[in-house]
Amino acid sequence: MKNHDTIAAIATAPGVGGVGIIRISGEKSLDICQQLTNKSPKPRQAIFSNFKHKKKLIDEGIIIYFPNPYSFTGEDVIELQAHGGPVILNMLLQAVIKCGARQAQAGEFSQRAFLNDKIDLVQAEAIADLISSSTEQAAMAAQRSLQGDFSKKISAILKQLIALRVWIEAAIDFPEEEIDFLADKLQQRKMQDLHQTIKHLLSQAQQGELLNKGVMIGIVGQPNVGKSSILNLFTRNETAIVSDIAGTTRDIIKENINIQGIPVLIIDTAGIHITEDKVEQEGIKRAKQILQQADIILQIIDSSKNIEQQKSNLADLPFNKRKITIYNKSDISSYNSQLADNELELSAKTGCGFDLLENKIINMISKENNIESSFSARSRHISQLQKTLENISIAEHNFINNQAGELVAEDLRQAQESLSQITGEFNSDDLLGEIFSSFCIGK
Ligand SMILES: Nc1nc2c(ncn2[C@@H]2O[C@H](COP(=O)(O)OP(=O)(O)OP(=O)(O)O)[C@@H](O)[C@H]2O)c(=O)[nH]1
Ligand SMILES: [Mg+2]
Repeated sequence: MKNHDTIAAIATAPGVGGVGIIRISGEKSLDICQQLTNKSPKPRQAIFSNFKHKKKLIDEGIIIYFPNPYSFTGEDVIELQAHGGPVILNMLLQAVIKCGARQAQAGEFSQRAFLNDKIDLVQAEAIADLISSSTEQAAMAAQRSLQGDFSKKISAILKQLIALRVWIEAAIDFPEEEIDFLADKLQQRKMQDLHQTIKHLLSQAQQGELLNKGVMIGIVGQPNVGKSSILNLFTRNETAIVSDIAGTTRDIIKENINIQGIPVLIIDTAGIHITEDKVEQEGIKRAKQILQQADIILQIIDSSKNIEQQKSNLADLPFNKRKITIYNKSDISSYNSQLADNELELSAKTGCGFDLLENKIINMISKENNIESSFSARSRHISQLQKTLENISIAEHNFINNQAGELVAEDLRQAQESLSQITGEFNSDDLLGEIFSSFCIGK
C-alpha cells in the first residue's frame, strides 16, 4: 500500500507560539527542502537556513531531515521549524505545496506510520488519545498504550490462540494418529486459560476506555433529597441552584470534573416523581435517559424522610448499572441499618462522607485493576474483545460438550480474526478511514 504523494501540514497547534513546525513526508520531501532552502541537510542534524520561494524570503529557521525508514511515518520526512505565527506558517505551507507536496488530511501522518508498520492501530489511536487526554491519569494510560502495553497483551493472546489452532488443525488433518484428541485434557485446559486471559484483558480494556473517554456519573433521586447539593460538592462550586422547594432542578446539568485524576462527566437531574407539570415531566424523562446512559449512578435518598418509601418509589427504574446508594442529610438523621458495600451516609451540607464517596467511585472504576498500570482503550477494542470471547466460549463448548473438532477449528479462526482487528490486521479501508479521520491535521 505504498503512497506516492508527498504530504505536508502545520504540525504545531493553531495559534501563536515561539516556534511552529511544518512536517513534510514522502518521496519529494528532500527535493522540496532543497527548493526552499538550497541546502541538502544531513540526516537527523539541525541546520539553520532561510526559507525562500521564488527568491522571496518567507522566514528563517531550522531544518531537520529524517530519511526513511527512520522517521515517524517510515518515509522521508523533513521538518521545518519556523516562527510560530499562523500567517507565516500558512505562507510557508503554501510554498511547500507549490514545490510539490499536497496538504495532508487529518491523521494522514499516523496512517502512513501504521501502513508502513511503524506502529499498530492501537498505538496510532493512542497518539490521538494522548493528545486529547484531559487528565494526567488519562495521559499516562494513553502513553502506556503508545508504548505497546496493550498491543503486547494482544500479541501474547494471539500466540496462544495460534498454538491452539495449529494443534487442532493438525489433529484434524492427521486422524491416523489415532488418539482421541478431543479428550486431551491439556488442550482443554489451555483453552480455558485462554478464556480467562481474554476476560481479564477485557476488564482492563473497559477500565482503559473509562479513563480515556471519561466516566459518566448520573445523580438521581426524588425531589429535594439533595442531588444538586451533591453536584455542587463535586464541582466545588455553586453550579446548580439549591433550594428547599421540591422540583428546583428541571433540566440536566452537566459538568466536567476529575476525581483523583480520572476524567468524569457528572450530571445532576430533575427529581423523579409523579407530576402534572409538563416541564418537570420532560425533566424526569431526561433524568431517566441519563439513568440508561451513565456508567455509574448515584441514587440519592433523603435519610431524614421515609427511606423504604423512597426506595420503593424508585424501584421500577432500570438500575442495572453500577450504583452507589447515598443516604444524604446525615447531619439531621442517621440510617440505622447495616450499610452494604455500595451504600454510604453523606451530608451534602457539611461535606461529611464525601471522601468516602470519592473513594467508592474510584474503587468501582478500578475494581480489580490497578489504575497506575492501566492503558487506554476505545469502544472499538472492547467490542472486538467481546467478539473474541464469544468465539472462544463457543469453541470451548464445541470442544468439551460437542466434541466437534472441525467446528472448534472454525471458532478459533474467527477468534483470531476478531482479536487481530484490534491491532489492525485484516481491517477494511473504510474502518481505517473512519479511525484516522478523527485525528487532527498534522498528526
Ligand atoms: N440538613 C441538610 N440539608 C440538606 C442536605 N443536602 C441538601 N439539603 C437541603 O435540602 C434541600 C434540597 O436540596 P437540593 O440540593 O436542591 O435537592 P435536589 O435533590 O436537587 O432537589 P430538586 O432539584 O428539587 O429535585 C435544600 O434546602 C438543601 O439545603 C444535607 O446534607 N443536610
Ligand atoms: Mg436539584
